[in-house]
Amino acid sequence: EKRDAIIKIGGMTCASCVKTIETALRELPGVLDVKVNLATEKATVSYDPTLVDMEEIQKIIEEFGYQFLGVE
Ligand code: 9UX
Repeated sequence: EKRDAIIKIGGMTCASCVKTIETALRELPGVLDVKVNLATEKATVSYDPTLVDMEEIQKIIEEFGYQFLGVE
């Protein structure tokens, strides 16, 4: 099963922030792909909802010091 979510993220100010979030989320089992756009402050996350849920994705984003501003 595969689902795509667009997540609004706050607190990213440089390209390293983008890499940090992409790398962290890709390490989560069940996350299939992550693409973070700094300009729009959005992450497109492809994930298997039978393996990982949005709460876990939110937790990772917040653990790294960014704000989870919701799913579009
Ligand atoms: Mo860039 Mo982001 O120096 O938390 S890594 S601001």
